[in-house]
Amino acid sequence: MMRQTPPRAVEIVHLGLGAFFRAHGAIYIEDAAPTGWGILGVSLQSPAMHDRLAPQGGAYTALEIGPDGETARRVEVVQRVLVARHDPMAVLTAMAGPAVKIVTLTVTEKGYCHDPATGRLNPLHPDILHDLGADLPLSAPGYLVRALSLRRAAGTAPFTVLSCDNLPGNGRLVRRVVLDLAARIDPALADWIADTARFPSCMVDRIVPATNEGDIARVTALTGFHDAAPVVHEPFRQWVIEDDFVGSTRPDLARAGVQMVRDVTPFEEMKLRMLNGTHSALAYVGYLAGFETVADAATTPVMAAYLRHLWRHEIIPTLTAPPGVDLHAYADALFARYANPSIRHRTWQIAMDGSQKLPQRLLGTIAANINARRPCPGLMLAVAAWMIYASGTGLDGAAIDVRDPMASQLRACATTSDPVAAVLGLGAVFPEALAVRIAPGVQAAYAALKSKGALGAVRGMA
Ligand code: CS2
Repeated sequence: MMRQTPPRAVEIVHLGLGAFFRAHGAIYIEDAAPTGWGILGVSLQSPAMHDRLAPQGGAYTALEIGPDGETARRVEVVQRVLVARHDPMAVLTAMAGPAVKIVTLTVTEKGYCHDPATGRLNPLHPDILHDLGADLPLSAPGYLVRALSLRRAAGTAPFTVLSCDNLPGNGRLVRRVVLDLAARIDPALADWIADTARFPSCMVDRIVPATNEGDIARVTALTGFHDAAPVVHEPFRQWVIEDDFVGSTRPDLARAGVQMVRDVTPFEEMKLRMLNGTHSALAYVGYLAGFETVADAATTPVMAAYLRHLWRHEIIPTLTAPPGVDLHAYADALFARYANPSIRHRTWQIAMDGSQKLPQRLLGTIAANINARRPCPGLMLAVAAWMIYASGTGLDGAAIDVRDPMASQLRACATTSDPVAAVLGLGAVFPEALAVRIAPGVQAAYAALKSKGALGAVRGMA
């Protein structure tokens, strides 16, 4: 498959060119701007996306799968793809170019090299240790800082940094790690970035399972073209962005349906707690119960009741509804999205990187419940299920392929005499005061999972 539209000028560099951005941000940007605002996509490490997309000139198919059928569309807003590991200088040169106005990121939670419990840069992270002393970086914060430094030296205005990862206050978080790193390299650079760059926070939403070989065959059958890098996604999409860009320079995103707001916090808390929180609960409890996909888990009555219970009694009471949103209707819509049987979103995929996801998805909600003296056994159960999942051995004794930057520490905790206490002692995930307060609830849920099995524990909880 080849490009059909004329090239666009590159004005956006995107770090972390995975399926999610290609099915979400890229499509919004293409819809917002008929010309210009082309995207240079960067994979930080793996050459896989480059090798698939470059021969297609950056073009790919987005396959929307709804309950009533599927529609394919070509997306051609990505102009070029680079692999940072292979050509760091080309990435920095592109990011430093005056035509580039925005750097967007989907580098996943762990890509910010922060401490999940505090949101601050982890100065002992191996990539950060490297980036402190090297002009050619490894980490996403390293690329942002070095590129901003080149722009400052050349007298070029900074770019806007737009994090599109599922982190609370993602703009503030990336700003903090960038300033922390810059201050360690050159305090004057940190001051310049703080004064002149912009880091709007945003809430992103679209369910996009990893593309598999079956999807590739399906797209070829539907379009008649072989596409080595299609994306598959649900019909729903939402993007809410704080309207705070350097020089107010950005595509007309509202034209594509993006909500431009002053404060994204209520949207982001709603989404992280109601969607991502229950996604993670379904992933851990569901995986232990033997469900392969979210749809399989969510449509099983006992799990459906668990989900409804979580939303109604343990999550919605902790939230302030964003303007014009009915949280119960939002929950109903989420349930319908999860139940879409054509979207095969694997529990294993969502279960990845739990140590980086738990704080914003489950722990903040638990803390809010504890402060309000509201019991939250369902969330405790999700945390305990994560602990068993992350031990690397399921309730049936089968090995689990755990992907998590803290996997070896988590596995080691499981071999101690009190695994729950050992995991709660991991300060990078659990602030100490919270660990003390949740210990009894998590211990009880852990014991229930071990003695009654995953579905038994869910039934016993309600
Ligand atoms: C999921 C998210 O993989 C995960 O952890 O919870 O990717 C989720 O599908 C998106 O945030 C939906 O917008």
